Amino acid sequence: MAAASAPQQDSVRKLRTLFISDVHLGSKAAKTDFLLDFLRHHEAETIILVGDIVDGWRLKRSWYWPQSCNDVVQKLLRKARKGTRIIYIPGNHDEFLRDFPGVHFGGIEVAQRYLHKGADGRTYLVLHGDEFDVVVRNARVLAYLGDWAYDMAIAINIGLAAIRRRLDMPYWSFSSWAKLQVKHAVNFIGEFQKVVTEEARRHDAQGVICGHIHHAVIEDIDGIRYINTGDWVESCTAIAEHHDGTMELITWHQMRGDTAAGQRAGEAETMPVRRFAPQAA
Ligand SMILES: [Mn+2]
Repeated sequence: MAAASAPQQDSVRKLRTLFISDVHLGSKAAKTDFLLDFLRHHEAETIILVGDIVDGWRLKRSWYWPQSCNDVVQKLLRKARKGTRIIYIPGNHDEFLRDFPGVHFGGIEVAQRYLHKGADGRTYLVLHGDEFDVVVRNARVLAYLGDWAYDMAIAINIGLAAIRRRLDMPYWSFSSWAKLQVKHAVNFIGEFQKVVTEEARRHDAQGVICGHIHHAVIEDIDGIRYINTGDWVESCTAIAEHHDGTMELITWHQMRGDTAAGQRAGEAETMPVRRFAPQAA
């Protein structure tokens, strides 16, 4: 296992790949200052944005776009100009980008899904994960009905989201829904993890990297490495792939309880919390 030493306040860590999701720019909950601080302290050859970076649903209801949101976008574009490859996989909250697969804007590539070749020799299927919402909610019924119902459920999920969007209805949110179902939330998270690892297996991948449920973790499920990037509205987490193939779950948060608005992000004390070294695949 790699050494778990905390980086110096102003040091920049150089990574192979960085995975970030669920920033929800445009929502007041987005921790943009922490993310900016994080991006200042981390460089990567490739950055993969795993969906819900911009909260289009929220913006449609009421426009909220402070300078810090621009700063995050500018920071990413600047990294792209300096040679970082940036891939943007849209989620359900930024699904307007799903109409532009293969399009580059400002050096950022849009893709529905992505197969990441890990330095650990694994192939990782990278996707946001919302296409499995219906499957997760109706897991028991679908398991009974079989494959056709499973495929149908995913199609219905995509269709319903499009209809809701046309009707200006907010997207059904897994995380807020799961929070309401506290008693069952753990089951649903487990069900989600099972469904996406199965999807990875269908693609002959040995791992899956996703977001959507705001629950960061690195674990092995039935021989598939399941990695969730978490979010930047509460937990401030990202996944870093080091050059030796180590996957690290970073929690980037302020040590002081002081989260007063307007505080300079540079003043935040930060630290990585958990590490995960790859076992032999
Ligand atoms: Mn999502």
